[in-house]
Amino acid sequence: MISPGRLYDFLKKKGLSFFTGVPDSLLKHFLKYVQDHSAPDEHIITANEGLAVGLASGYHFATGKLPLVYLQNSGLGNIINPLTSLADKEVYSVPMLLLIGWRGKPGTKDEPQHVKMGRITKDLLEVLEVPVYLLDENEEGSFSTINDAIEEAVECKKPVALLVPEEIFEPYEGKAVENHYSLVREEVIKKIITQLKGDETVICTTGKIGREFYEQNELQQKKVSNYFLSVGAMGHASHIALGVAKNKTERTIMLDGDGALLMQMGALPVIAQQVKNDFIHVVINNGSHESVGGQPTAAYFADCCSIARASGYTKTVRILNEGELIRWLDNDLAVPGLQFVEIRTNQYSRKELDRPAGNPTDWKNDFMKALRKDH
Ligand SMILES: Cc1ncc(C[n+]2csc(CCOP(=O)(O)OP(=O)(O)O)c2C)c(N)n1
Repeated sequence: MISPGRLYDFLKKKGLSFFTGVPDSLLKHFLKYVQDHSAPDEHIITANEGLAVGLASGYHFATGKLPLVYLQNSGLGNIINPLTSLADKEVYSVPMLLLIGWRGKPGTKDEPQHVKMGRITKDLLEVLEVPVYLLDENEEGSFSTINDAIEEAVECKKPVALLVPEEIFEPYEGKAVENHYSLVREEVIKKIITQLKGDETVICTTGKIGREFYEQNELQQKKVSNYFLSVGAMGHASHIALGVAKNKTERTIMLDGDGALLMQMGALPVIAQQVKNDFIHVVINNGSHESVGGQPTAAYFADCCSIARASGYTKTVRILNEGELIRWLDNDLAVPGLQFVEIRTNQYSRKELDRPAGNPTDWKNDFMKALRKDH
């Protein structure tokens, strides 16, 4: 197994002291170590993976040094443009190490949203003409592989990828994240479901929000029958909600995460411009990418309601505690029109969470049937 601490020290010795990216569960032990041991300027979690390639390029321009960009392979889609039109050898030729969590690696069992990307990850990088190196649990061998990758990135002045399969890191628990908020995400979701009439359409973002919604809705005898869980496509669920809302008359409730909101923040003005019926955009802001290990986002730092207001959301509400949550549920949830609601929670989640049986195509078919019953 690879020790996160020894890997970090090894990279530092090789001159790598700038880390940026969007977290991934396969990398979580290493990323927590980086978070705990780097100075604030040495580690920056970006809103999406493409921005990390931009940031790494700027870092390289200013320092001449080699940066490391980390991501889950789901984020490859977000880096293709900056890889090909910024960092590529035929454009600005920027050396960088890409540390990529390989979800859905052929031969391993993974969730449906990871299977296709897992299968094509190596080919995709090859098409992008990014050299690929594979790490494994053999620490010494992996360090020598990383050494080769660094040499190639520096000598050829180009991005080079290190693929990381599951379970190659020794566990590193890290420092507990500071918790300023008493609300627990799953309890918030439970209370929202309790207050709904049941005829609303609920769209859930990627990660545990959807799984918690699913469990809590089951516990309330499937109160909401029109719901869609977006298992992949992080950041895009709010526009799935917009597409649905534009084509039906019932209320739409979008349950979003702060990481997903930041990843596609440009969605907000378009939603505000386009929505004509009842649309409640709830962002459960736990200040972190909780589903993949709890690494912090910039969302506790930002004033999400001001951003939403400036984007054109007519009503915005910020909820910081139980009393404010109850007041909003009792008085404002039913208010017609467009609302943006930021609910600040801590980072707690249960380890075991259920998923619906079957596959995403069945879920989509059920969702489409449920939506049509309304018409
Ligand atoms: C493009 C992309 N990058 C990264 C991931 C991995 N990923 C899945 S859920 C998640 C965290 C989502 O954070 P947030 O929206 O704040 O929700 P939370 O997990 O905190 O409930 C990440 C980074 C992904 N699925 N897709």
